[in-house]
Amino acid sequence: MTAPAVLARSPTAGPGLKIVLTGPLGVGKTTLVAAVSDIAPLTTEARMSAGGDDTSHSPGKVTTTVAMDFGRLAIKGVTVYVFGTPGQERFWFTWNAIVRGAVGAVVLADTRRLQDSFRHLDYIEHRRLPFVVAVNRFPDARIYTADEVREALVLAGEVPVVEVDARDRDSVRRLLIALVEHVIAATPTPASVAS
Ligand SMILES: Nc1nc2c(ncn2[C@@H]2O[C@H](COP(=O)(O)OP(=O)(O)O)[C@@H](O)[C@H]2O)c(=O)[nH]1
Ligand SMILES: [Mg+2]
Repeated sequence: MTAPAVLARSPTAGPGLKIVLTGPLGVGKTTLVAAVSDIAPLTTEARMSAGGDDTSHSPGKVTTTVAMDFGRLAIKGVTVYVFGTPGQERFWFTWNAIVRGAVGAVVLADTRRLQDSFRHLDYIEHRRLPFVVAVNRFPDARIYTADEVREALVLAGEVPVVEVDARDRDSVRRLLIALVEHVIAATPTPASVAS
């Protein structure tokens, strides 16, 4: 699979694609990265100081630690870097940095609480990133069709809805391949831009 137009958007030096994985706390992001990564998933500890207006409860410069999911895998010779967004609301200010340079996103959803994924969808749509919705099925969750999920989440018709078992490497690889194919389909080629 080659995707020159997509690769040209990648910030990484070599041929690689950065993708973002988002979704509410407990939806399976860490599990998914651990299942699929060719390297030991990295837990990044970042020190950051509180900024903005709401520092009333943390006066002065504070240092905190945030865990971020990061994994890497090869899909048909292309290196794919997966960056998970932190689920905790207080770390949402890091999202812009995480999303920068990404070519696409996976929004993970749990059908027992689809509404918890709305704000993640909103954010990714606002950034105009091509994305797929991945439904992570939990044992006691009712089974919905892709169309039911699409309707509940008010998704545009072209957004793929994919079922995934976040614990299963092959399942996650299929999901990421679907995303990469969707990104390629959604990214104008130089030829189509010119015409
Ligand atoms: N049954 C089932 N459980 C899952 C699946 N993915 C994650 N879990 C479990 O759900 C919990 C939360 O997953 P985690 O990856 O930590 O969620 P995160 O907060 O999005 O990183 C963990 O106990 C996982 O073992 C899945 O596909 N199926
Ligand atoms: Mg996690």
